[in-house]
Amino acid sequence: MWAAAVFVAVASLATTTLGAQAGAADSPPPAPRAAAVEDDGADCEVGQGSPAGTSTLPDPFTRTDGTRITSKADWRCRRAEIRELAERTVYGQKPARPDSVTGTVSSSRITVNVSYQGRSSSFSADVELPGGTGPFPAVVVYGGFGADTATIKASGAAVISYDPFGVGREGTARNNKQGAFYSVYGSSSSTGLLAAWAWGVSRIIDVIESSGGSVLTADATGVTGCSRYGKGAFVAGAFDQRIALTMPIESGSGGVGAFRSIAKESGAQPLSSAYSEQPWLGDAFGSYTGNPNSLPVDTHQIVGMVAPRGLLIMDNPHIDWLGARSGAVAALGGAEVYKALGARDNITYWSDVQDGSHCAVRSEWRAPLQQHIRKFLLDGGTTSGTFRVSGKKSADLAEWRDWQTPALGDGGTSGGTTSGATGGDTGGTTGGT
Ligand code: MCU
Repeated sequence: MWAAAVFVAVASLATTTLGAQAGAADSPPPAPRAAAVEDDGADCEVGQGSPAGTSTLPDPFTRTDGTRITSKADWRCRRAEIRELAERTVYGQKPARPDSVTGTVSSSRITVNVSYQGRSSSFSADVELPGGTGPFPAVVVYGGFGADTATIKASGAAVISYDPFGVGREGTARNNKQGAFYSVYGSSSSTGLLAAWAWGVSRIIDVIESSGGSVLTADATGVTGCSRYGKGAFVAGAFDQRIALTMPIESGSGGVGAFRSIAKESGAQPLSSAYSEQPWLGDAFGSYTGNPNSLPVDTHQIVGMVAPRGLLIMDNPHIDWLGARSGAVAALGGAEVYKALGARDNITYWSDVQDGSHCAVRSEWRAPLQQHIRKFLLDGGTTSGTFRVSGKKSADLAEWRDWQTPALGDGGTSGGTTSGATGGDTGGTTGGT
């Protein structure tokens, strides 16, 4: 079986840690690059309707009530609406921070204890610091393979090694989900593993925030992972606006790849397979695997939820199963949100790589990875957003949309059922270069 073979193959890649290197010693303290809260938009009034089905990517700028957003400030509540639709149909609900989140941060470990309505659970993650003097920004690295942890540390960021299975285990039936998330929210929760894992990352950030900031800085966190962990990193970044830099690698079906496109991409992991292989996606997604055109959202809008924060999408065009063409479709569609927010330089897509092995640590990605960490976590770099799309899996956005990208104004919010809310979009704070 392909899937099993891949999993065995990547397990042998889990040995990439080199010694810490200098990098951050003389860096200025990182500037806030993201929102101060996990869900800036939780106060938006979000309608419960659904847009009509489309065979092309739904218009990210048109609200469920049919009106179009007109200002950058409108994105905040439109994003809240997309979030609600995505939770309802794709990932399941990612609950807000529970009543109590406590824990510790040391130079080698983070512990997290949560309790909610009388139920409690715990998990932990290992920490490795870079050379130099802290506090350091950190990158949460899902799983043990595929992410270039040596380059992350050499760039001046700490690595938080996150085992998502402690929060949401694989190999369980949908009605018997297990792990720290499900101990609190119930084993029959309809929330899929990707959203549960994302909840775990958010709780790690809560603990960093409350730790006093002597080891790790709370305002500059990145997230990455490869393959199933790339799916996880993508969802974590979309659903926590405190994450300044999101870096999914080879995430495939259920990850960055646009669902409508996956369904048509030759050799790509079918949606039904991604749904059934593990309970990664929410239970509700089961009704859409055969008819993605009726989904009210697609993953270009999940890309848009990350905007205007840093996003570096890495794909492998050499293995059809990974659906890299659909990754490019989603990235191109989501980049339109970045453009509209004036943050085009904050998204990069890169599938132009030589080595075809799944989750290989690739030399081509070393420089962009370092530049992104400097720019979004250390306040140093000035990378411009690039699209390096492999000719093997190229994509043409024109085939996938029947909407145009609006010129959004800098003024206040405009109508629609998702109005409410004061304050502008985080677009203003992260900006472009
Ligand atoms: C790309 O991510 C998955 C893929 O969806 C699965 O079908 C396969 O079994 O495993 C990939 C993975 O996580 O490899 C490590």
